[in-house]
Amino acid sequence: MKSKSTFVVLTAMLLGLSNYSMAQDPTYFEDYKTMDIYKTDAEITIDGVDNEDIWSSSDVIEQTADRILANNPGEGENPTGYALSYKAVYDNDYLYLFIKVKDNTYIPYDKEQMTGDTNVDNIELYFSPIDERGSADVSYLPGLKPDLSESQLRISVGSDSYASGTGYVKENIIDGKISGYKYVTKQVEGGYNVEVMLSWDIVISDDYYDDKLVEGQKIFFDLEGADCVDYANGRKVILGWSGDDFFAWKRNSKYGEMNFKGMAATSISTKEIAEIKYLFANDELTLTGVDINTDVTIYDLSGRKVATTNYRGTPINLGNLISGVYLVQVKDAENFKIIK
Ligand SMILES: [Ca+2]
Ligand SMILES: [Ca+2]
Repeated sequence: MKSKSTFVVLTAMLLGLSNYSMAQDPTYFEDYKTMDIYKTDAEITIDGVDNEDIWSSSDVIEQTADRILANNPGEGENPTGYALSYKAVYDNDYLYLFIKVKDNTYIPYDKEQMTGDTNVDNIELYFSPIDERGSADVSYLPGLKPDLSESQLRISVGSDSYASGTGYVKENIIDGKISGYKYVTKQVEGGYNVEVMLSWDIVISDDYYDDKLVEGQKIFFDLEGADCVDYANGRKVILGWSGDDFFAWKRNSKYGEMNFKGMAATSISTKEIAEIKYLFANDELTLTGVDINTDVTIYDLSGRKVATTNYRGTPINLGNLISGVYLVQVKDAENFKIIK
């Protein structure tokens, strides 16, 4: 009995010691985020509007940047109510992001007024390859500076494709311009949206991947947003997605992991087939249960389109059709035949 209790105490002490040493280790950070990023073949229009079906796919998970970064000018507070969330998808060549920002003080890019890129509302994207060094001890040394494999790319709100950044991406920026990168910001009530596409080539050196980022790969990633309230005083609040330490360049305290998945299921569901009724008499087709402005198209039995109209809520006159059988197609409803 006695030896057992000694064992329990010793084990507890050992566990306590190992917890202690883990917590005290400045080179290790466990609480980083991971995200799954799905592939798409959708056409995405970079316009600051998320009306593409892919942005509402259930596979595309919204991520929240809510860590108030250490060394934040606001000293750990978020008095402005600044908030940021984003979604991301990819294809063989590009990463696409849709970012929604709640920000009551819109301070857009203005070459005349701003004294630096960080004195406007901005979002920073961070990328770094995960290679054999990513798990080596040397990568976790405190104070490690980003090497050329890292890319930091800044989005200045209110601008259109202005580029500034550091690390690998900097090699691709010439006179504030970069090819393979486009973003559009759109001011909305209570804040703004940002839609971004950027070529993988400009942020991840192809020394680290075989030309394409493919299913099963992962990279280090972080997204940080900064709220300015005027052009003079810099950033008031900085929120990060994964990293919680603004100036520590330890890889796994700076980044989360972006895991590349296969094709996203699009949200295009089978359209609901409307329940409609029709009556065809005296050359007039009367429809009920059809929305105003619905397209109505009429085909003959050889498949030739013979009439097309936009439903106005009144009977459709088909007096000009010759006698015969016709197929009526009401958008989002089941086709039916009429006999004239
Ligand atoms: Ca769009
Ligand atoms: Ca602001």
